[in-house]
Amino acid sequence: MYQFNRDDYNKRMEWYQDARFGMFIHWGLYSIPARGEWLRSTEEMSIEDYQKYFDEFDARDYDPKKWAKLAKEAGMKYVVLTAKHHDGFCLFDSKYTEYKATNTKAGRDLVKEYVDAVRAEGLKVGLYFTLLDWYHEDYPHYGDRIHPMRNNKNCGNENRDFSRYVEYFHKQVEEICTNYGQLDVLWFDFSYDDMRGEKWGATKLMNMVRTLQPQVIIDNRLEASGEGKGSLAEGNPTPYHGDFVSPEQIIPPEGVKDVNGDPLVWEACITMNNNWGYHGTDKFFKPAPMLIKKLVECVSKGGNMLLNVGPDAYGNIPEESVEILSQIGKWMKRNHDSIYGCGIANVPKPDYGRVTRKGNKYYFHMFENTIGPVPLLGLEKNKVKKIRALATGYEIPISTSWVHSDYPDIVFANLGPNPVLPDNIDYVLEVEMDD
Ligand code: H79
Repeated sequence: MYQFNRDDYNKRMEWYQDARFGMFIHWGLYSIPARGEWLRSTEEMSIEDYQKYFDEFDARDYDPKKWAKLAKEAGMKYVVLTAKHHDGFCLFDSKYTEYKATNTKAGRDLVKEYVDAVRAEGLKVGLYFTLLDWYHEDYPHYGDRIHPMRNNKNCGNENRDFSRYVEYFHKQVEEICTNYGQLDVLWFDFSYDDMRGEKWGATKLMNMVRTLQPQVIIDNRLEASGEGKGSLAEGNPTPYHGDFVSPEQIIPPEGVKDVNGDPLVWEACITMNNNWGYHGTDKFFKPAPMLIKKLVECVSKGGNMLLNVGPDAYGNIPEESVEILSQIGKWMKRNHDSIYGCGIANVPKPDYGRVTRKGNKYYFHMFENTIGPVPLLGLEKNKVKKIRALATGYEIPISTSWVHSDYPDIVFANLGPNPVLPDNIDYVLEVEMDD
């Protein structure tokens, strides 16, 4: 009988909660048509029509070392790559299918090169593996809610044997957990309708993964989708509950808590534009300053942010993404102490920004300036040891101005006469408290 062990769990989750910031990479055949990773489904495209992308795929500029360097320079601590997305195409060399990079012009196992490159940069290695498969003939076609052939009566399910499919993908997960050394994150996607839990053979799968990769951190999507918290949150953990909640394209308004109100581990996965896979005309990129603030928001609510890039047909990360990552990296270089190892501060959220905390250090993130000195709500005045501007380390005095006389219990930091913040994205004050 499965028993949740809090100590084992906390130990396993330590690096991940310290890391706070990771890179998601969506890359596959869909990067060639460049209309998003769902195009087979959204356009109800047949396997035959999709075949041309398989025939074309050559990974011409594929250089995962470049990807890993970009992630590292942006201040990210882990990377998660789509080993297989819903189209069923494998970037890894699976011996259970022909539908894999090895059999394209690329002619090799792309996941192998990726894990080596990511490790070489000292980053943690993650792989994304979807539970869906629009290529496998035993996966429900006609009538499934999202399969590309959902409306095609000729694709009935009479001769499909779902148990064969389950066996197939379990074998592939076994390959992933066996052939690429120690994995740090395994990111399953996703459950829907009755396609969840034991339908996926989840207990068996989880037992296998935990046996092969005792340290790996697993998301909650064997039983949930992007909007579900899962059984750990409900206080009745299934054997396949996973390790973190995985809100998709949303930062939970109040963080993520279990039924008892205790904070849960979570990670918001967010696209940089409006698609996961490369999209030729989607130029709606979120500006770097916005993404920095969103990362801070995640951390202040006790979560991680997994920020996506979608390399193009050749394997190049789009210029826009490269530029955004480098701007984020510039901020992270000076301010990462307010991100890594930080979490919920348990002080009121200030009007001008957010607060993160690591032990006796509070980080007041200023997204906009105040009129005059900055109120640091929630701190006991006589316990403040030191206030610094995090980016440069220079000491910031506590204000003694007459204007605060009505607020004797509030600590005000005196930033000086300049009404403009030295960093107009997020200026961080580090407040060290007595223990
Ligand atoms: O891999 C990325 C997405 O492709 C995947 N999860 C992230 C990490 C994902 N699979 N399903 N979903 C997300 C939710 C499905 C949303 C949908 Fe739709 C809304 C499917 C159909 C309508 C989005 C919009 C996809 C097609 C149109």
